[in-house]
Amino acid sequence: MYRRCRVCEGELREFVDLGRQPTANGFLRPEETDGEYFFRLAAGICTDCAMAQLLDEVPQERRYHGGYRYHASGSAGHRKHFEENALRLLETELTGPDPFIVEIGCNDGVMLSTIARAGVRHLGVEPSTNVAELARARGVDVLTEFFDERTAAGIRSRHGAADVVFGANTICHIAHAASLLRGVDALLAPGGVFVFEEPYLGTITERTAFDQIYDEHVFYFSVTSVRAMAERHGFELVDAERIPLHGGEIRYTLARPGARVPSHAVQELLAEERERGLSDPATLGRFRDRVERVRKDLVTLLRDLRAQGKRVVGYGAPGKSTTVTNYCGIGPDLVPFVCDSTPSKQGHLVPGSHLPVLPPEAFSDPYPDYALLFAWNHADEIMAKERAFRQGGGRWILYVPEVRIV
Ligand code: JHZ
Ligand code: SAH
Ligand code: ZN
Repeated sequence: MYRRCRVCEGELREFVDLGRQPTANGFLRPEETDGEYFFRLAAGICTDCAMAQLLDEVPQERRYHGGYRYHASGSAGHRKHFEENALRLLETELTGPDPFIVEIGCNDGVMLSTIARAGVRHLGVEPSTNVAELARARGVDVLTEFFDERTAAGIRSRHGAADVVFGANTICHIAHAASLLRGVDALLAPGGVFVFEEPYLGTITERTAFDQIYDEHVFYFSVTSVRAMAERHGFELVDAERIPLHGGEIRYTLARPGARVPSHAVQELLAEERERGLSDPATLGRFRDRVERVRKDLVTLLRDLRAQGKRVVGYGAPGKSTTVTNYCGIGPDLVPFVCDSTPSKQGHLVPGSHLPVLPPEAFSDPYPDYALLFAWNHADEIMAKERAFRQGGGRWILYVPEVRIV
């Protein structure tokens, strides 16, 4: 167990314990449940630099490998978001004579495929070989390695300096923060930028989105903690922008000190975090109380519906569904199955809670009375697609920010 901050060695104070949990993307076949891996899912905050982080850690090779289940291109919303991201980088940063961009955690190429189509020099660094293959099939150049100081030095000597290092929903997964930042430092051109967008501690606590806490999310960034981490490694935080992905994230831009004029947004968000006491024990204590409340309300609702003979199925098997079902003790007795559009999750069980994952067609065959929306961050896309369910009298159950039926 970590008692010291991975960034600054300060003391960690625990603020939430979600119990014994498996790995969020460790979907398994019904015959593979013996000897399933579990660890204690608990998060703490550094009393010095305010970086929130997991206390126990799952080795990275157990999280990312040739059977990694998450495919970033799985939703129309994400495809659009990352295409826009790529176009924006092409317009604003990749404008020199022979620009070069490196993406850490490119997954199935959801972002870099647009860069590749534009004919711009790029490299994805992606240790999960199955999703890396999907990226290659889209014309993306990929190095199947974990990004760290050593990998970065190799890229620099083979390809030269990068104008942009990009990461999305990946930088908070990397426990070796110092090695990562030394690697970015070695790789980045003098005027280059390190841009990354990640789940925001402010959203998680404000919306009681505790299901964002799982093994892969080692860090829970805030503007305060990212700025401290950047400065420690010789970078300046020059921009921070709220984005709607995954229910509310922040896109951070780091540059070398003095290379860019910092935006007002950085100071504004820092002031906002101070005013709301984002890192204070009292704020985090209230978050923990609300998490417990959601568990109580959700389990009570599901038991009541079962007693009334209603059928409830789950919609979406995101990593988040592992946290919520294991924390709340929701098994197939309360939710007989979940449906998910990812082929590699179908025919498998949600880790730990063992809810069977079926293809989306199972949802309407026949429609249940209630659908528990685990993929709540895709609510608009899913509810539009499944309009007939609601029109036929079906109801959605949401549990973020509180338990309710819509
Ligand atoms: P979604 C992922 O989290 C994984 P997850 C990862 N660990 C991470 O860090 C983040 O992203 C932030 C399905 N679905 O995007 C597809 C449908 O079935 O919320 C996905 O399995 N029908 C890297 O796993 C799941 O829902 C649909 O119509 O929490 C959504 O997963 C749609 C739109 C989605 O990510
Ligand atoms: N960028 C995509 C995918 C995020 S999933 C999106 O935003 O949706 C996180 C990805 O990071 C996984 O594909 C995982 O294999 C990869 N990853 C984890 N640790 C890494 C590391 N040290 N270096 C590079 N990629 C890593
Ligand atoms: Zn610290």
